Amino acid sequence: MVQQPEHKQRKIIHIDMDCFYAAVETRENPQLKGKPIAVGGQPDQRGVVATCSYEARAFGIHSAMPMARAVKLCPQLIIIRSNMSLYQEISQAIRDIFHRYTDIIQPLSLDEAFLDVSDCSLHKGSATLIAQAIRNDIFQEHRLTASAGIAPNKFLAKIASDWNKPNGQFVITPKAIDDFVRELPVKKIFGVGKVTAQKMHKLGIHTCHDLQQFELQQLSQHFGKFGGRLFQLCRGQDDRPVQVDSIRKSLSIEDTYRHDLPDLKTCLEEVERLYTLFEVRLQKAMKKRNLVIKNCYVKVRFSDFSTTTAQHSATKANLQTFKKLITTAWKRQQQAVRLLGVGVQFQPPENARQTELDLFT
Ligand code: DCP
Ligand code: MG
Repeated sequence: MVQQPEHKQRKIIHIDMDCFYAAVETRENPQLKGKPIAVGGQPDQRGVVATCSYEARAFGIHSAMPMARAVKLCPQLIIIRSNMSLYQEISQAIRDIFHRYTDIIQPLSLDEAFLDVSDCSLHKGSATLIAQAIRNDIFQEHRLTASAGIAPNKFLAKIASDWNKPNGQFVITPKAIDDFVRELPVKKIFGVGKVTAQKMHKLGIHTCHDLQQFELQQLSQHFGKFGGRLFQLCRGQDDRPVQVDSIRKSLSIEDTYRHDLPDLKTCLEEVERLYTLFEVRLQKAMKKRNLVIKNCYVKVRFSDFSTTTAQHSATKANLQTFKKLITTAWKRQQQAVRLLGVGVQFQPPENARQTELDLFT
């Protein structure tokens, strides 16, 4: 019998959307393409930049900069108020894409997550191909680009996703770790801020290779508790598991069409196909966890890129409900359709428990 290795090599992917808020705004209003835009608060109200396009970054503008300063750096800067509910909605839909590949997902923010795909058998289990497929799905379904890092642990995967940003990915295989960390500047280590970096520079430490020259005890002397972590990280070691956010808020499926759907009739036919796929995923998800449906919703994106959604409170999903919702949503614009989506939102866990109790009392 073949013995399983005790410590199986993990495959971790870190996904990070490119210029997330700014990319969403540009998608919603294609006239912004190629222009310096910043999403955030107004300069006269002490607003700050949440994020900005690469065109704006060329002027030295970055996240958390006061908007007033950003406008000084780039007087033609286009300022857009943030639309959090839209970013949240997209973030959730992207999370639904991740779930096609693994349920071991740890979101870090609206636009960033770790995925453990060690047990994913899709794409022959190749984490590189899985990352590519996820980025493809995101682009096909949302017209947004993401970057990915693929590595045996979270520390390296996160650094790797920045390596070929935007719209790229980078793999660090187990064999490549030693070479990769050797040149890595210490400020790339999570937890090494300005102060720690300066302290390290004074000790002649600039790269992870420099750090590796120190004994564990020496690192603890200089950096206290953090010394132990540093000892591991500078060698590219990180055992932290991907911590699953066990609360699933929704499940959806959507499709962007190569040729726009010309009328309501074709949309309704298409919804039948989408629903068949959706039903399978929904049953699978509901079998795995104690989920209770809160509402059913649809999303329709028209040929002019305007998007509308419609929802209906329900504890069960069925084709009839989705057809009705699609009809309602389509009638608002009555145009050709480039994207259709169907989904359900789930009750928060406490309510789910309550509903279950109600059913049995
Ligand atoms: N964000 C914010 N305030 C900050 C940093 C970020 O509100 N100080 C928001 C806006 C970003 C989103 O979080 O769009 C994601 O942050 P990222 O650091 O990943 O930045 P971007 O996705 O905008 O750009 P990048 O392409 O560098 O990932
Ligand atoms: Mg990002």
